[in-house]
Amino acid sequence: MTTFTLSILLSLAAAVYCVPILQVTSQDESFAENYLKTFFNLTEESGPTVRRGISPLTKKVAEMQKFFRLKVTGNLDTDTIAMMKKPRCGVPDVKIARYSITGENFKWKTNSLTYRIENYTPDLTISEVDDSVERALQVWAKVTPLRFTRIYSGTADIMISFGRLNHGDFYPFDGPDGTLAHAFAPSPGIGGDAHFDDDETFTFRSNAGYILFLVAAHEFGHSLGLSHSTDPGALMFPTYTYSNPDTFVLPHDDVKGIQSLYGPNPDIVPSPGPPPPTTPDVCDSTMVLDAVATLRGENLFFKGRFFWRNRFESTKTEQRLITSFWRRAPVNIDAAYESRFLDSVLFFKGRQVWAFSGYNLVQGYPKSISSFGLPKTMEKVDAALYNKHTRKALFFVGREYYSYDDAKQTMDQGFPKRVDEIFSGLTSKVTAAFQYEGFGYIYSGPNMFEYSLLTGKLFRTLGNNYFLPCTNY
Ligand SMILES: [Ca+2]
Ligand SMILES: [Ca+2]
Ligand SMILES: [Ca+2]
Ligand SMILES: [Zn+2]
Ligand SMILES: [Zn+2]
Repeated sequence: MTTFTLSILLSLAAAVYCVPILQVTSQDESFAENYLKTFFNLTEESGPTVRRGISPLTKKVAEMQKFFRLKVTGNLDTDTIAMMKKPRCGVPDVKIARYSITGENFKWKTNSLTYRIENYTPDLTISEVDDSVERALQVWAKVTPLRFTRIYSGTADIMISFGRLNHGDFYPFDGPDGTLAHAFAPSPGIGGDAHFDDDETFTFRSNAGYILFLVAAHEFGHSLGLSHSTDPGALMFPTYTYSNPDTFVLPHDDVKGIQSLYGPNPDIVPSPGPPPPTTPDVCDSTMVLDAVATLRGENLFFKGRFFWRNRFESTKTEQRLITSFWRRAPVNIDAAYESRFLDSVLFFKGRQVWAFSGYNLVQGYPKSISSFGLPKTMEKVDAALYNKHTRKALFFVGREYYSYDDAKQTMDQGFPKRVDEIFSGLTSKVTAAFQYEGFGYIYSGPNMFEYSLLTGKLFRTLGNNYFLPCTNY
């Protein structure tokens, strides 16, 4: 487990830092081939016809890259291998022929379903397993007319079991990590059943191991007829991402999916709790970014639970959940910047600041923002900009800014000053900021201004989609 996590982190580090630390080895290649056979229906090369044109492997790599919204190259680059190595669900990402022949969705013909827990994992107590399963089913019941009844003997619609390696179907598990679980689409017999890989360490709500509730909620999506989603914020995205099980709310994409099969919950109470989280869309020109920062040559754009990363302004950007990279990071951040001194990216939220070196929280963090010399009464910073040339971090608060000497780790004297003293004409609130190729990019709501960092002169007024082009496909 530890070594696996480490290798994942290393390959992710290679991915996010855009430094090809890891070469793709021949081991990776055969791993990738297996992955594509399992999840993208790659079939053995056969006959002379495949020698002409694009190889089936290249085609499947491209298909996988498109599904995960990676840059589509058809090559097994380090980003692609890193994504393949993430722990995930065992259900394929492409609908295989037998699912599409009839052209109709697999769904249950009744809204009253039974479930049975056949056995238990030693990782959790019996009541923790019962509770995880029950809450995972309720995730779906809350937004549909589906109702679940537990039975203790006989055959239920949804039979739930833990097993290792060969466990009685034709889809053996793979030992620790890799595939975490799988489930079968609605139909009699094995249909609807959910199997969990007992070589994993499952957990109730701790940070170590895979949270059974989250894995089960995903699997039951399959049990009810959903396939994988390409929305990186969806529960039905194929890879596992930590989220707090106590505050989990089924995302919008999944609600839409399940309601297209079963309709909404007729018994909905007037205040059903927080609305389903949506995934921000770069094509929304009114979107206001939370924060923008650089990280080892990449630009990172934060919004809600997500960030986009890109290397060059015109290439395709990837959207990811913040917690899928920095598991212990906050979401809905206020500001961020890359500190050369700490060799870290810093996230500000409220009165606290987090520092991450690679994916790891730097020891001693989160700290209070007053430890940076900001006033103790300050409730938050609106934006932060790191100037590589002066090695100063500017903290924007309302219409004022502070200057922090990153090299000396002290606040400069004589601040705060008015923002328009440094950026001429800028009187609206700064909502996000970063430096890129010598320019200061200052966001104010959906607008963005390009300033010279040397003279403070405004060059251009741009939209916030300047670095995040809308590329619907
Ligand atoms: Ca069944
Ligand atoms: Ca496994
Ligand atoms: Ca902000
Ligand atoms: Zn799945
Ligand atoms: Zn199975």
